[in-house]
Amino acid sequence: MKKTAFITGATSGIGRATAHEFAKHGINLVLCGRRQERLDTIKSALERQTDVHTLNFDVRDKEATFKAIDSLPSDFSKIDILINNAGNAHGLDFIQDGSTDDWDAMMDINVMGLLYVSRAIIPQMSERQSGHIINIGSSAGKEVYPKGNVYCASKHAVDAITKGMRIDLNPFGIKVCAINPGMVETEFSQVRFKGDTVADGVYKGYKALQPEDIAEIIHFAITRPAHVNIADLLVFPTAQANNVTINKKM
Ligand code: NDP
Ligand code: 8X3
Repeated sequence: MKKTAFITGATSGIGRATAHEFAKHGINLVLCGRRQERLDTIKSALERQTDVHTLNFDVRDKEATFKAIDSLPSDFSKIDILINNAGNAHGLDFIQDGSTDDWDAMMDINVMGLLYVSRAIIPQMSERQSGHIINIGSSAGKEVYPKGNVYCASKHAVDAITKGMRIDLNPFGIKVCAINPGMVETEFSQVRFKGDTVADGVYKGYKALQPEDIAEIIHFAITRPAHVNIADLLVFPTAQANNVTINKKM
């Protein structure tokens, strides 16, 4: 029986790479994001390998999130694997200079969005007494760095929510895992710096993680035997030692 995975933030970066990785292994996909044209492109690329359904909604919008998930056709409505990936940093500012709109975006998307999607999907998993949830946290959820304040807070919240989920869902046999990457070369920095050229330098002078590296790790996590749950993984590029120490050659 083919499994179905529900991936948020599937239009770019880690989410898109995970969709490709899962499709290679014949996992049915529900791909989510706000950019419909990208969802359409990814769907047509992957449906040669597996069955794909797309959902266009903003995870900040509670009503839209529940409505979208409720609208899933029966072939896609049984979710075996939930990848809570949608998220981003918005801005990199000292706390005294931070934009409250950026703070709203990070807390609403990275924390509340993850909670809404989870709340909509977990009941069917607990009813079936099976399921696997992977939350994409960050090294920023393990260690705070200068100007990282609210982004780090949002990812520390993901860390705490993951631990809470693992405890509360333990009686139901649901696996809960956090994968916490360091620097991954995606659209992350374009979003964080709002198109500013400073984003161009973020991945220069060293080999950053690629989204496919994280996708392979996610696939490894979801293919462990039934009694094995990878609970928490911190993954850096070799050139990175922590959130502020990166061995750049230029
Ligand atoms: P990208 O910017 O490449 O991808 C972000 C994805 O999130 C997009 O598909 C985007 O889709 C989706 N998204 C953003 N906001 C919303 C929203 N309001 N509603 C629905 N979907 C949304 O970044 P990454 O792939 O790097 O980021 C994925 C996750 O990995 C994030 O949680 C990020 O915090 C985390 N991470 C990233 C690291 C990095 O260095 N890149 C390191 C550690 C963690 P769309 O715009 O179409 O809605
Ligand atoms: C993304 C990695 O270091 O920009 O979560 O916070 S970092």
